[in-house]
Amino acid sequence: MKKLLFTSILFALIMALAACGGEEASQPAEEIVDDGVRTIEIIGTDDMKFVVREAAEGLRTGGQAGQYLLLEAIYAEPGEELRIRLTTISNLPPTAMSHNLALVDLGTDVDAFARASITARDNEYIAPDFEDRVIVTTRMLGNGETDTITFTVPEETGEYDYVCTFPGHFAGGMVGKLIVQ
Ligand SMILES: [Cu+2]
Repeated sequence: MKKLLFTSILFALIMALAACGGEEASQPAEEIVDDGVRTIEIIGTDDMKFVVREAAEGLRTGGQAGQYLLLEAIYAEPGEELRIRLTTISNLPPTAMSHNLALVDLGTDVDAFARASITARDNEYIAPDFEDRVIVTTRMLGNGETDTITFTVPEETGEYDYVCTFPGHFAGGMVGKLIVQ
């Protein structure tokens, strides 16, 4: 009887462990899902630049920015699914240094958009007047924070601007182009 009890407890333990493992396997972290969607990892730096760790097909990179490469443009096909994962790496508090990446429609006056957004702190620095021009945007991210956006590239070919709308960052050069061709 004692042996049977022991066996039962052991069995229950094994089942519990198996259940734990199963749960982990069925709920992988977002980072490791490979669903075939092209994913571009972008970092926002204290130099107010969008940078990437390495050159890649479909990206136009500029010079060296510290240990990173300046990201100048992203090439995409009309209607392509695209994922952008923006991470802020900073030595400053979020109130002094945060980044977003807001992609705007063709023909948008990005200078006016960025200037109007300076006073829109309560709206994650996206000027309400320009919200209908924004195709997609990440959240405003402080040091260590990451936001991922997945969207369908517009069908209309052309050069779409993306910009960080944190005050001063557009003027500091925190811009790039999504080139749809
Ligand atoms: Cu920024």
